[in-house]
Amino acid sequence: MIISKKNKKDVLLIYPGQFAESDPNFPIQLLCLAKPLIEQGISVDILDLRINDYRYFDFREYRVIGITVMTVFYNRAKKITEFIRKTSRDSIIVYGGHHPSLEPITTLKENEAVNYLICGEGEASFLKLCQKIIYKSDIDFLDIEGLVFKLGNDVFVNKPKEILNLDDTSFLPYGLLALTDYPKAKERFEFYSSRGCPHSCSFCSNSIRNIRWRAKTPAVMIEEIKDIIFSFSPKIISIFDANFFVSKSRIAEFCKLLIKEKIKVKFYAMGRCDYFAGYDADFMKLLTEAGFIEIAMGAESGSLPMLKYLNKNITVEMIISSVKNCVAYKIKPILSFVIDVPNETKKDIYQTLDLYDAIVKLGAAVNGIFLFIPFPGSKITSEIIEKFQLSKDTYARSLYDIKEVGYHSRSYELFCQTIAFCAHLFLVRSIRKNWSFSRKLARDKHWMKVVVNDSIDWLFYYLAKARWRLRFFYLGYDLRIYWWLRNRDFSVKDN
Ligand code: B12
Ligand code: SF4
Repeated sequence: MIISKKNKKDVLLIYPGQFAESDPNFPIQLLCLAKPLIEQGISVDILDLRINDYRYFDFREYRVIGITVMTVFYNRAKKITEFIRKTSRDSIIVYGGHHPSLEPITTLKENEAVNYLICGEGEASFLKLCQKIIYKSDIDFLDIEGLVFKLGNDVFVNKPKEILNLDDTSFLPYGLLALTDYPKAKERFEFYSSRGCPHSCSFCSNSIRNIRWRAKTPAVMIEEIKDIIFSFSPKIISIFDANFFVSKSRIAEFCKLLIKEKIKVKFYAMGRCDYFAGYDADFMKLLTEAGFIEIAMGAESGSLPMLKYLNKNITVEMIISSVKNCVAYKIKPILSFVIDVPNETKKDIYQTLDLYDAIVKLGAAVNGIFLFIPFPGSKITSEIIEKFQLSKDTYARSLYDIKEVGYHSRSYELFCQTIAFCAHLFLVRSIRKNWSFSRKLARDKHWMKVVVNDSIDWLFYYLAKARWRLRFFYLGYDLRIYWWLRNRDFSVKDN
């Protein structure tokens, strides 16, 4: 098929996640980018590669293709970009998101096929760039904030500009997504209310990029939430802010408005252990009354030296107190941990596992023990790069596809991977056991697969329990067998 420039659609936005990933979350950043474009009459499609296989998509139809790039997806994004360039020579490809914002010059230089890159918040800059490309507006490239572009052998980086009034980013165009692709949304609908964070945890993109904290006003949040309830009637609204609780007074006002307006939906949000260790009874009661039922917090480690190394500014005692405080007010605390951190020893890891057991006994849930990813630009990453050769593959490490990180021995990494795998199985089991058969069917697509997956999960869950009890994380063959069995139909796993 020959597509003339005249017939091309305007913009395609891509989320380059792993194809066939279970239960995807909304690509909120793409909805944020799409909103001002649509308002200015530019048509937008979203292609979520967790749901669609890019190899069967016709990219030639689009003038501008924007790709959001997290560090973990960098290698995938590169591969997909090369594919797009081969099939669609004259589409303009633009990168944005955390990774390009952390490493703009290298990212643009490493990717011949990428025309432009946008650092920082993309709404205004991407709109200006699209208007320049599509309508040939006379704005100068130098006047597009955050734009990174090549001119001959030079790369220019314009200073990014952050959005001052986040209320302007409310009411996202959810209609761009087929809600059937996101089965979780009926139960849990994703929403965001603030950006940035004032803390400086050394591993976090927010602190590396020094993203200033800004938030929507409670009154606007309430209107947006009413709209979501009216259109989608979810049971829970997941507030996906990096740190929702930065301003206690804003949260108190929001809760009071929810109660006043008799809004009955439940809430999940992310906060910090030190906050929840210190909140008084009145505030906790207010949260419960307003509908908060789950609070996610990064506990990160059970070892104080590691907490200090990660600049978390919390102690093990605070982690325990935060759990107790939430449980006392019937709010489920959901904690996460990170291992395979530079300078960590097995003693630190065992302390993390002991803390894991202790908080679970107190009533907390754990949503994962993650493998540390050294993001570019952080102090930790600079330190390890000085001592070790870090490959870009390090960024792409994931539970089922471990890449050598270079700062720990291979056997130590496998040991960590097996621990993360056990925690993953505990999580999968806790989620799936509450699912109805039809919910599982929506995820697995065929009843036979539901039965097979349930059996695999059951078997490996008990193996993981035995490993955990014995603290035996060597010889991780079960992990490989599990991924092979569970993902054997992911024929395009590394597509
Ligand atoms: C919600 C959230 C999630 C959700 C949903 C993710 C999603 N839809 O992308 C879930 C829980 C699934 C998730 C998972 C993970 N996440 Co997460 N997550 C977040 C969180 C808290 C908020 C993201 C968000 O919605 N922000 C709001 C939007 C509007 O902001 P934004 O993403 O920055 O997008 C703006 C700009 O970056 C830019 N932009 C973005 N994309 C593009 C593309 C173009 C073309 C342009 C022009 C501009 C542009 O414009 C946007 C609007 O202003 C952030 C923390 C944070 N502060 O961002 C971490 C964060 C994005 N996650 C992170 C990580 C590491 C992960 C995981 C890998 C964790 C893990 N170990 O498993 C997974 C992998 C994701 C997956 N498998 O898909 C890192 C990414 C760091 C990095 N350097 O890449 C962050 C920054 C947290 C951190 N620790 O530093 N995450
Ligand atoms: S509190 Fe959370 S969002 Fe803030 S810097 Fe630390 S890890 Fe990042």
